[in-house]
Order: sequence, then C-alpha cells, then structure tokens
Amino acid sequence: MLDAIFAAAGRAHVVGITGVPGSGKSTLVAALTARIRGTGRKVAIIAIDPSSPYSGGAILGDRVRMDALADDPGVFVRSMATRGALGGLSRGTMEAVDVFDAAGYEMVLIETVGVGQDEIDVARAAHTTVVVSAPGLGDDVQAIKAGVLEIADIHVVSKSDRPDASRTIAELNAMLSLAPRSTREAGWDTPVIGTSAEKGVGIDELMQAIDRHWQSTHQSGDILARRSKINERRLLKAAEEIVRDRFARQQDGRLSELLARLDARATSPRTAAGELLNAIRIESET
Ligand SMILES: Nc1nc2c(ncn2[C@@H]2O[C@H](COP(=O)(O)OP(=O)(O)OP(=O)(O)O)[C@@H](O)[C@H]2O)c(=O)[nH]1
Ligand SMILES: [Mg+2]
Repeated sequence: MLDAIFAAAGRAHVVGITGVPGSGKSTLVAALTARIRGTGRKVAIIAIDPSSPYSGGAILGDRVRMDALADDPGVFVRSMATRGALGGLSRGTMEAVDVFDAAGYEMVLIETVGVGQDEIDVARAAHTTVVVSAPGLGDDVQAIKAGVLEIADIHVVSKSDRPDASRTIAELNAMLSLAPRSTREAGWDTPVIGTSAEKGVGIDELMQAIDRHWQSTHQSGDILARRSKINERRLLKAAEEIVRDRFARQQDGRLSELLARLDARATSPRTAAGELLNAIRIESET
C-alpha cells in the first residue's frame, strides 16, 4: 500500500518549521494554517515529538492553539513521537507525508523542536525550511548557536510584539549578509520576517514568502535536486533499517559465531561485517 501511496504522492509542498523549544512554532503553525486555509488549500500538520522533555505540557497547549482548526475538515493535525530515530524524523514521518500528499493536502507542515540534529533532519525532508527564533531567549541569535543559519530558506523572528524583536531581526540580517555565497541558492535571498502570532502580524508575509520560495525552487530547477536528495536519504535510511532489522534476527546464529571469532581476534570487524552481510543476503534469497 505504501508503494501505491508513494506513487500517487509528489505534489504537496512540504514545509519544515523548526526552532528552539518555546520559540512559538506551534502558535505560528496554527496562525499560518488559518491563513493558508484562506487561500482554499488543504493543510496537514505533523508535530514531531510533543512528548519531548523540552516541551513539557506542550500537548495540552498545542490542543488549545490548534482548537480553532479542529472543526475544519481541510486541516489534519497529527502528532508523532520520534521513537528514538536518529536525527529526529522517523521513517514513519515521511510515510505520513506521503499519505497526506496522496490524499490531496497541498501543504504539509512539519513542526520539529530544534535541539541538535533534528532541525538539520527536517531541512533534508522539506522543500522549504523555516527557522523560528524568538527574541530575548538568549544574548546571541539562537540560530547561530544551533548552527542552522544555512539550512533556513526563511527566517522568522517570532513574538515581534516584544520590544527586543527588532534587535534579533537586525542580528539575523547581519549574519546572513556575511554568510558565504556557496550556501545560498541561486535566485533566492533568505528573508527575515518578524511575526506576532498573537497580534496577527507578519503571517501573511510569511505565507507569501513560503509560496515565493516554492516558485523560486521550480524556476531555478532546484526543486528537482531537493526531491532527489530527499529520495536518496529515504532510500539510505530504509536500507539501514532493513539491515539493522536483519542483523537483529541474526543475533543467535551467525552473529554470535562471528562475535566469538572477533573476541579471539580470528577475524577483523570489517571482514566479519562482510560475512554478516553475505549471511543476510543468503537468508533473504532463500
Ligand atoms: N508575546 C508573544 N508570545 C507568543 C507568541 N507566539 C507564541 N507565544 C508564546 O510563546 C510560548 C511558546 O509558544 P509555542 O507556540 O508553544 O512554542 P513552540 O515553539 O511550539 O514550543 P515547543 O513545541 O514546546 O518547542 C507560549 O506561551 C505562547 O503563548 C507571540 O506572537 N507573541
Ligand atoms: Mg510546539
């Protein structure tokens, strides 16, 4: 069924929204979704790991924020745990994207808490990556701290109703003007947009920037490279998973035998790995 769904997918605009805990992602996603709905498009929201220790109580808060959207049949909200997947997004996340895509949702928004590797991961899964920074969460611009400056197609400074927001916007603009050209995409100037979900400021501008980025990637042809990269990553991850799964099933047989030989230094890890892969292949052929 997943094969059929994958074949039917490929039209949706997948937008990753990432940022440090509490930066206002969920509030922004709710406001943005309402705005996108105004254009008639259907929106699916995947919120990654709401149970994370970094966002205690977020589920309830998100429910409240998403409540206004709950009665809208054109919006589907799905929370997903990372299930310990390296890099935050599990294979299931991308399969959920396929399901929404094939079901005719024009926009799929993926909200991930940016704590380490996760924001890089969402950037590799999305066509457009929005990095959210909140003013006053630290002295430095948080995006720099997390090393995510170059993954952002669009920077958002949330809570722009706060007095220190303009300083954060200025800092981000200054950092971007220093960023090496090589990390920039042809024909795209990464905008820095101040938003206040509470006051309804900048939401329209953000939606337009997201739409413009989508158009820009199509005009430059970059969308093809992005799609290909996403597929490559999914293929490698799936292969990894299959191999890990098969290894686990070798636990009692071939694996323990190889381990014994390794312990005796009768073989090397590399040679043993080759033998293990051979054993797996023979197993799957029979
Ligand atoms: N002043 C102000 N506060 C905001 C705004 N948007 C969100 N907040 C507040 O910031 C806090 C965090 O908002 P969330 O939307 O839950 O942030 P988040 O990034 O999704 O948080 P996690 O998912 O826990 O990482 C809440 O208390 C919001 O009320 C805004 O535009 N202005
Ligand atoms: Mg959230």
